[in-house]
Amino acid sequence: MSDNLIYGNVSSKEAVRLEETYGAHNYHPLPIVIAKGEGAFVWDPEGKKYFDFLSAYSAINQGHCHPYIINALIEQAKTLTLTSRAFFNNKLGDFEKFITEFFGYEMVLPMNTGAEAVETAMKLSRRWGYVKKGIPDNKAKLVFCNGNFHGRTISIVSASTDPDCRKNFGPFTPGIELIPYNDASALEKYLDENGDEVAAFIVEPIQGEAGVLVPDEGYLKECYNICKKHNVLFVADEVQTGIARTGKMLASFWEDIKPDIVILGKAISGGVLPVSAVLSSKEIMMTIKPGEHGSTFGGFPLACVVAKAALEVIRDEKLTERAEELGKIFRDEMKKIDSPRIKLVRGKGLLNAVIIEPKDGIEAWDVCVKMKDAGLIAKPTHQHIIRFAPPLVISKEDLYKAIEIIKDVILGLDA
Ligand code: IF1
Repeated sequence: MSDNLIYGNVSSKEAVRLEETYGAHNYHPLPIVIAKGEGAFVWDPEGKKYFDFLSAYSAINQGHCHPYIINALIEQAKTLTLTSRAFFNNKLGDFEKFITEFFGYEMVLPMNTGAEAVETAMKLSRRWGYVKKGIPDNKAKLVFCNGNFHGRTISIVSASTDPDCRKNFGPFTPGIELIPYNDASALEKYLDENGDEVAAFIVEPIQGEAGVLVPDEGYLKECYNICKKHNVLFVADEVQTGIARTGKMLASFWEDIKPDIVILGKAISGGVLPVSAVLSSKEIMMTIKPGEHGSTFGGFPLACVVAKAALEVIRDEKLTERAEELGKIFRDEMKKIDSPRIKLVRGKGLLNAVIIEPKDGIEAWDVCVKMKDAGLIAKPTHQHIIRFAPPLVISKEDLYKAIEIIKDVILGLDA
């Protein structure tokens, strides 16, 4: 961190000091300050350039500050930003038509953050459970998987198995059940015994926080079929896996399933605004009536315009195909690195993880700090897993350059 400022008027050192002094300490960031982003790259205030291999946890699939999305943002910001849902606005319906056709669903309920969309799916599932399935009053159960990450509200952390997410935040929301992930027979057994009271099974097609845990092929499809057998909604949290990240528009499409409810967030706006959405059928969505759910900003005109532009970028730049092609290259090249440090490479599309062997006090965190020094930022999860998820717009040439950086750092650990 040198002191010559290139971007903005706050140095890296000062930016860190300010956050540590005035901001809640609910994060432990890598020691890098980002002042500018463009495509697959970010720059710190002193002008050093980095490959972004986190993409804001897959919210920046379209790349930083994509000009098409930013233009849409600016034009709409000059015209109309927020109306609340007390009135109609001239952008919401157009967006709703666009997104439902885009993903092949009948109806959408727009919200803002991923957590809000998960909450929405939980409420919608419970409502459907009472109104359509006939679950007795206050008996509805929602089934989640161990190791999940769906957000940080009280009800969502009620389903978490991560002590950091839960400690001293109780009491928790009842009616939440947990089963092992990647174990369809566990779901079958649970539903055989309790299916009558279960409204929904809520699952990540790939578990992100657990370390990009890709379930066995066929797992999701099997779970989907088990849900159908028991008249239980299959709900896919595609907040992180959706929007082309894994090489399909939705990760659920890898197994040819159409979830009853899909939860989207993050890249739905290209990381420009907090926009989230819940997609479902008319039958399910219409169980929520006026006044029963919503939010001030949900479906605001600015968000609608930005999200439509962001999805158009995914389609027009064929980012789904890119994610698939570049992801294969990335995993192949990682597997070629001849280092005892690399224990496993896994992922789908451009959502990948490298599992490293912690040794001599060097853990995933330290490797990420070294990569940062070498010009590439990625985020560790647990002591031994590094997530690699660049923007899907990264060029093949740049991907190979980034792979060289990762290779050099990993080989350098034991040099
Ligand atoms: C943080 C992880 C990623 C998500 C899924 C809902 C949400 C998320 C599948 C909630 C959010 C984030 C949030 C971020 C860390 C992060 C994360 F490491 F914790 F697991 F991406 F991998 N469903 N994921 O992954 O969306 O309310 O945040 O918009 O800082 O907590 P949100």
